[in-house]
Amino acid sequence: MTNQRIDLAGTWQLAPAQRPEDPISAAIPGDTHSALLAAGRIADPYWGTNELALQDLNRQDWRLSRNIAVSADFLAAGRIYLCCESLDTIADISLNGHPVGQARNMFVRQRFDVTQALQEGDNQLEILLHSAETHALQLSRALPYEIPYSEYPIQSPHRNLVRKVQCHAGWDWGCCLMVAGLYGTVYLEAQPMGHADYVYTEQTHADGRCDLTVICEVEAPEGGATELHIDCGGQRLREPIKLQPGRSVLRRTLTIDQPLLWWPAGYGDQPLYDLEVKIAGDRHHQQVGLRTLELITEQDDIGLGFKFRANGVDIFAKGANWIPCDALPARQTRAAVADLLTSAVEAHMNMIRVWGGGQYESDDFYQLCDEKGLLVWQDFMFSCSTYPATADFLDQVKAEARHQIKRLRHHACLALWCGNNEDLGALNWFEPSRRDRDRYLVDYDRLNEGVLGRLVDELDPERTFWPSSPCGGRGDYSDNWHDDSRGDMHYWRVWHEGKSFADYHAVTPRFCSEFGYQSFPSLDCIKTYAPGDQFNVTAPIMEHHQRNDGGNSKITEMFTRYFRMPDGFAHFVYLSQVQQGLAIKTAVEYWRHLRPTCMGTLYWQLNDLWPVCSWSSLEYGGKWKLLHHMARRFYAPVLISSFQNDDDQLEIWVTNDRKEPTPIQARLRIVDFSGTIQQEKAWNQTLDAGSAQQLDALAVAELITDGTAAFAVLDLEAEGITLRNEHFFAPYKSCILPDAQVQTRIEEVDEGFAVTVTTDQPAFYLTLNADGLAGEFDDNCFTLLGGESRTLTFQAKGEAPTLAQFQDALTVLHLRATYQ
Ligand code: BMA
Repeated sequence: MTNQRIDLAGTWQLAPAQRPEDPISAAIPGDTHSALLAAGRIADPYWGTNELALQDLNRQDWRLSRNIAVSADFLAAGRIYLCCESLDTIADISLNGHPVGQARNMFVRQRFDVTQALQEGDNQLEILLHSAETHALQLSRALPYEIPYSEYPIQSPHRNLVRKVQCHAGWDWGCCLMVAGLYGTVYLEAQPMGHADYVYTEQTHADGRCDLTVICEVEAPEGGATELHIDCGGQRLREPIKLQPGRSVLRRTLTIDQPLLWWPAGYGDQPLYDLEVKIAGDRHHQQVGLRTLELITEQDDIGLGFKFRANGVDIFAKGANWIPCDALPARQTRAAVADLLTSAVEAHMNMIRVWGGGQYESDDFYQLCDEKGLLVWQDFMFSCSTYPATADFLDQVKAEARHQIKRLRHHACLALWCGNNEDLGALNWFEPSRRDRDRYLVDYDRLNEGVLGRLVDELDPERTFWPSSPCGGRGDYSDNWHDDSRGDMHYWRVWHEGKSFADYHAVTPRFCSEFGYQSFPSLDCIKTYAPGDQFNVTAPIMEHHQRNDGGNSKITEMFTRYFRMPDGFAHFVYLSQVQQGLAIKTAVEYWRHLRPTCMGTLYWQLNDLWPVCSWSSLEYGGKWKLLHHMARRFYAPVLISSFQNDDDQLEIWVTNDRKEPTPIQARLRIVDFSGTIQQEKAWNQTLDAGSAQQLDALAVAELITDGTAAFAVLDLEAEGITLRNEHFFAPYKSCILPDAQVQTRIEEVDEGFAVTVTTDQPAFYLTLNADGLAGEFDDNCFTLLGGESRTLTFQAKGEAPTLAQFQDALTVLHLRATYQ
């Protein structure tokens, strides 16, 4: 007697609630706006300013329905449940006209008993989706006092009162599309006895063994006799079980000898053990990575350290912040997620922060992170806001946290639970919460410690609950924003406060979980939302696709500090990406050299929600911005970097994140802008495992006489790593950069096209692009000296272009080529 399912994925009907007679087809899992777009009822929300015309839809109620054919056998197979992974959001569900359930929180899984309402033959399932915006407005009117939230240029109000993806309501990089729908799995299940509601594991490692405790929560309304089967890593358990009516929690321990350990990317492999559990006619399959993983927060002379430790090795966390990968949930496919996470690993990232204004991601996301060795910093979904502490709201959050903790805790990648994004700091953002911080802090803590902290302690004791990002740890309610002595910090002075890049050197973070700098997406991406007459930084559509007030001005103003003004829009776009890359490179290289005081950098942000000017390193659609190419170098396991200190010395550092000592060869050359080498110095040595070492500190006055006439090139060879870095002694704008002539030669190779680039004089931030073609070069945005050549490979994504198409598409840019 096994459970039987009827999958309800497929074509449903969608109609405005007040006009049910005029439905369109809707692909489920999916959302309202994607269905309307597919049916030709709305224009592309990402094109131009179309989003504005769609704001009325935020207040629309929808009717989502379908027929279900049910056989007598299915009906007789047991109790029947309608299971929805994620219902977005305020919903009344009925079957054949009988109400079967309600939903108000898209972050909980719904399971409605439909045994009574279901009939043999044809059934009509109907989900009435009420406008979340209207619902939030109604809730706001009932509040005894205001619950303020951050507001962005296009904003659906009171998003903080509804348990829905917060950035659906607009953000400072996001469009405002209050989609509704049904996501993840949707099915009817007939259960003869019950089902395994959750399966998760605990690990104890000692003496070359891992005791793996498998915990299975079984729901069997009437109880009954069954058999528990567990299979993992060659271990097998078969046991007769007598289930009591209701919920049973079964714990069984298997021992795995000599486990193959799971490591974060860059530290080792990611072996995963198949775990299969069968009980009460239900079957669960998971993959488990065996490892120890801790967050170490220890008081020290500075304050409170913050670092992750895997299998006893301190990990320098390198990564970025993740936001939902599309404003249209129907497009959040496994392929889209896999593409972005693959790019993260290719840039040597080992950690992704799932940011609290988005969503608990799909099972695919965490599975992919397990496979790729990407540690996950998991926020609970609260961001940049105060939240209610009413009994009703807290009850909703309890259900959500219970579900998400139990759903995700078996993943090897999951590194910590964090209460929210910036909500502690946000207490100081709003007039009411500043005026009465006590009241709002009590509310904050009821939700934060009272619900989330307590539930993590109870339901996932192997992991740390970190109250907020950023913060100074549990019990610390200070505004930790600008404190670099303890816990994690968000460092936004450069972007949001207009400081220069050198300001990243002003802090010594213990762990910097956010810092960012914006750029424009590629011209190819811009062409997907704007016609050619808008290719101008102050054109209306360029401003519409920029959601941070003054963002485009910031980019332009920063140009004036470092660069000569670029000619034309294409050069503007390129330079904005070089500038962004240099900002983040400045921060990461400096903070990596501070290890072990600093043990992590997660820049803001990895990906985009829609095509927009933002802080991302991967633009909408996954194409690499130049920052992402630079990240591949500044996040390399072994890094060579330099900076000028206050004594006007050039400090040269090498950082080794590897857990093994690493021999390196390093070379510094001082080169004038015509390409003549003026000085040279080399080092051969072995770096300690997990260390940062200064190679030298050289008086700048002895290296150069005129900072505008020469630069430094640093080259590094270290077991499988070849890296180049450069150092400028004066702002680029005042240097006499040579008018380098770059040549390219194209060859067809197995992987795609190999392009050999040569230059007669030094060329900086040299970038190849295949305009209009999807794919990536294996490196970009680098320095090439006169007489050097490099061969880069272009790998197409999707259909491969012909040689002629590739030749036509290939363009080359470098810094000097952006101005006359
Ligand atoms: C942060 C984030 C986001 C925001 C970003 C850029 O602090 O947490 O809320 O989008 O800054 O302003």
